[in-house]
Amino acid sequence: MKVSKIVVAMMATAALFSAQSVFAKTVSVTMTAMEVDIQTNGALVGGANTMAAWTFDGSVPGKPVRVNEGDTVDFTLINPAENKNSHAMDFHAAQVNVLDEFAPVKPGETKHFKFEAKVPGVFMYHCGASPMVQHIAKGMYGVILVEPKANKNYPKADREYVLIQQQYFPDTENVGALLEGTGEKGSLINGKVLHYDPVHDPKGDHDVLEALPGERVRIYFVNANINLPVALHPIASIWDRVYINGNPKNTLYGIQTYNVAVSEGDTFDLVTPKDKDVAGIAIVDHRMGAALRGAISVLVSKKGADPKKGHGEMIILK
Ligand SMILES: [Cu+2]
Repeated sequence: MKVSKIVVAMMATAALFSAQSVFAKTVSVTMTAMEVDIQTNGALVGGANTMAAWTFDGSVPGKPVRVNEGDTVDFTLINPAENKNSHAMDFHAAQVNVLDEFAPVKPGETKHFKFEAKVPGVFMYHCGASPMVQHIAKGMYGVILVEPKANKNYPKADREYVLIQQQYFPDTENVGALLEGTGEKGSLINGKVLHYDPVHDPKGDHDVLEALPGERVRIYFVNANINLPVALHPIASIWDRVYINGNPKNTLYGIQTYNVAVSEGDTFDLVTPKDKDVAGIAIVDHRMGAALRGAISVLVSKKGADPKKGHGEMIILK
């Protein structure tokens, strides 16, 4: 290698490191384990409309955590004394010691740890306290988005939405049945049966995802099921790109259905039809037992779409 090339390479490396040091930051995240009742719409599939949930911060799923590749997450888990159970945090984006950082926290105690989010993508987080199957089935999960560095294979999205799917078990006290997978009544999307589907439950109060015609809509999807993969398919569309694990280094193009393993998170792009004033697209788990009992999310592409949806806090619709 000529000297000039070496110098250029060194400068490029130095620029890379300085860019990282300038932009990498520490992000503080605090969550409180809360054992509360939440709304599920479960009566639609033979369960109850409320669930005695265990949660991060009182919602199912927990709030999305969003950081950039290279950032340090400074995390605190509070388990208030009034809770009856130990809880824990397992961030799939972390490379730490399962016996230390992810260890259970007793009621009345607090756990603090840090990790660097070195790998970009869509990662599940969940409670890892025993029995883990019950803590997940009762709602202790969410997503941590680790934003990839600039990548030519990763065009800017016009809208972004988080969808997290979970098997719905009305009876979460029977841990054996959770492990066997018996007693499943349907699916929860972001904590509710048919959360974004006014078509199959016209009398319900269901919001829908929205976009303008011709927009690139990016779905961050996590399979928080206990036992079953998800066959994610956009009815009346095709995934323009699927980024396996949410990492643009792993990009697939022109996919009808992509199988998402239990605990996997992936990023899915679709482009709404530019030539239609109105277009409905239904994002489903094509396993029919899951779709028709909860895992259908309607995306409406139309002129005059709500400009707030798919941005900021509204990447996850309540
Ligand atoms: Cu827990």
